Amino acid sequence: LVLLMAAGCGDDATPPADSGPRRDTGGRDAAGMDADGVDSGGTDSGGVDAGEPPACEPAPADLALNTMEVVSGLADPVYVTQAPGRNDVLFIVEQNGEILIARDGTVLPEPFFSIDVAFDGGNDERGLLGLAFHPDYDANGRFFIYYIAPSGDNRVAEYARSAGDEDRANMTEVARLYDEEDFAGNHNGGMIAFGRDGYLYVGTGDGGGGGDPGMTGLDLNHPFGKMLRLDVDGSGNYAAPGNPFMGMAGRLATIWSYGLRNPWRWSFDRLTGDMYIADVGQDEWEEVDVQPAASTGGECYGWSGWEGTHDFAPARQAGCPEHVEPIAEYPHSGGGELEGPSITGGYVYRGSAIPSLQGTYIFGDISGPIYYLRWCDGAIQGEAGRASGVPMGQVSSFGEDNAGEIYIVHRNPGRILKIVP
Ligand SMILES: [Ca+2]
Repeated sequence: LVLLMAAGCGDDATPPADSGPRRDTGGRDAAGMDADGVDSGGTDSGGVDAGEPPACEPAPADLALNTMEVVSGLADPVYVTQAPGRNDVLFIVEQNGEILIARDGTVLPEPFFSIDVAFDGGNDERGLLGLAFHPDYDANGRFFIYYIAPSGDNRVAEYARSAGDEDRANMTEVARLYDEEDFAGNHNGGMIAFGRDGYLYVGTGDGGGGGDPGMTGLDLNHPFGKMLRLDVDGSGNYAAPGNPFMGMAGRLATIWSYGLRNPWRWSFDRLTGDMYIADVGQDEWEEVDVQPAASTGGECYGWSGWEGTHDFAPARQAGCPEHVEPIAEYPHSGGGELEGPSITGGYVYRGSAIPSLQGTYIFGDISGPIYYLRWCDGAIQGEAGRASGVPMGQVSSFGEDNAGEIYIVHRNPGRILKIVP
């Protein structure tokens, strides 16, 4: 079974003594609530009120999921989402550089957007990797992409919806927020998302190769192996106010947290604001990191001093004096229910169609399985497990629509599955 690193959690089947339903109304620090129960999480851009989180309940011992194929015939899809104000369609990111729109299961003949990227198919980790709509997209039409340019550079850039056609975008770059030369084709991160603080978070990989050859993960003067936090509404260098290393010599003002290897997919719990980072491991351990919504940044998640909770390069650990250990990790093999070569982060379910799934973090592995766990009150509740009932495929990503329902993206076969009651 997966090793659970939370305090009070063993790897047996007994939930921690302090788990189970909770009805207390205060002190929910992990949920961004202060002691008075007042939302302290700043502007809520997620479209859902950050009200009282539901009671903590242990994850079920078994979880059967039903899925419905909602789009098929895709090439190399790596993300799906909805845009604010567009409940009618899905936006699908194709790794080859196109953003497609699907309406009622049918992909529109013309892409919403396209860009030239470096991408050779197969297991190439480059291409168009991420998409985030501005929280006020419905009004301002602004959106952002993360892509690997033909030159190999890793970029985040802003584009805009066409003024005359909501199903098309202008292909002219509005702004370039991030542009970093790369030294290898792999480990490019690629996920971007707005927090409810209104800032754009950008997950970068360690640059690639193997074993963090550039030692970027713990280098606070390098943007690779980081979670960056950008202010897209201000002026200047995009470093968001309050970033933990701002103004410090030899440290980048754009860094929010560090010690990541390849945070390919991560998300915010739209109810609590907690951030779930699935960080792809080296040869042995895949990990899930959780940053509570109340965080002020600066967390070190360990890479490349550690791989998961395990020593990787002990000589480098001095660069991570306060290692924030993963809440869960699983091995590449021999792990039982949870194992696989490359974790794919998903979402905490906050939809309404499947009440029993509330608060459950759904994630998976590129090799096909769908996993689940519940993190609440600072601990894993019950045990992580493998869901049954989901067709196999290469799990490249997950997605969440405006109603909080969750989708599974299969890169092969190229399709989108929706988790349904
Ligand atoms: Ca790279």
